[in-house]
Amino acid sequence: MSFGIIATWRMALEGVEKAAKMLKDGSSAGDALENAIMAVEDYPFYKSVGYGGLPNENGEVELDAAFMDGDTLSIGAVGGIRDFKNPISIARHLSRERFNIFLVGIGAEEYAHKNGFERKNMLTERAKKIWDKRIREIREQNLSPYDGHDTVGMVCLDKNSSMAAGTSTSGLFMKKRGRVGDSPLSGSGFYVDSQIGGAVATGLGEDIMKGCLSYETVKLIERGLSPQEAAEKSVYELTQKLLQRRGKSGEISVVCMDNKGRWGVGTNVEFSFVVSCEDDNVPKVYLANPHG
Ligand code: SD4
Repeated sequence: MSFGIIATWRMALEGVEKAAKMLKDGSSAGDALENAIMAVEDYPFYKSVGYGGLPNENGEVELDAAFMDGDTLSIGAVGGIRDFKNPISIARHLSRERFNIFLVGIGAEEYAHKNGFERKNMLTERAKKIWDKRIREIREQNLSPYDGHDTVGMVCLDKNSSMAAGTSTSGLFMKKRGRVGDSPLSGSGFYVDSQIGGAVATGLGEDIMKGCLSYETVKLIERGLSPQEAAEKSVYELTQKLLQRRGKSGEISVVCMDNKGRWGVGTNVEFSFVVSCEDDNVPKVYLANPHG
């Protein structure tokens, strides 16, 4: 009877600490994961998730999130949702629906409102200042508008061997209004099957979705690779394919966990991630890079 959680980026640490306690006390993977991601969404100083996330080119904070239950394979997702406090909870709520499980824009906002979710202006003063500065730089120095983006993604295993996966992000800084990344797309930004394991991705969504990275990683685990081998192989192969066919690859990372609590990470760039395992139940931050 094993339990644990793995998450992308250092920003997940406080959330993972919460989740680790919950899992130890017997909470479900879904509850632990939702609480952990909410903690990241609520913290105003993370510039790429929830409150404080960086806006699109119109100065609006549009958020993507998804939730997946690894027992029933239920999925819920929102894309480009504005002015709601916890997109992960709205995504989880949608995962209990039979139809209309992935809503975007105004439709997602109407659904959230009807179902009693809390409205909140997600644009902080700080995010607005960063946006103002960037707009000036883009005009004056002809810089690429697309910069700064990190998704919080987590895979969680509970004491009953149930698993859940989830993601939440404001996506690409300065994205076009209506742009949706990989994070709410099943198989690209996340995938979990309690009988195998789960994976979540971070990096340039436009490239991650070209290879359905999370699903590929879970499939490799199913074929018998260890989570570490699966994560390394899926990232390496997608990166190579992009390089060969397109001459370039964006930054791509994936973290995964199998249904025994063994975990792995693959990346083509230096990136941080957080793991808490049953062994000591103390979340630790690790740095990964393309060479192991
Ligand atoms: C996106 N994959 O919207 C997200 C952003 C991200 O590290 O994770 N960046 O494309």
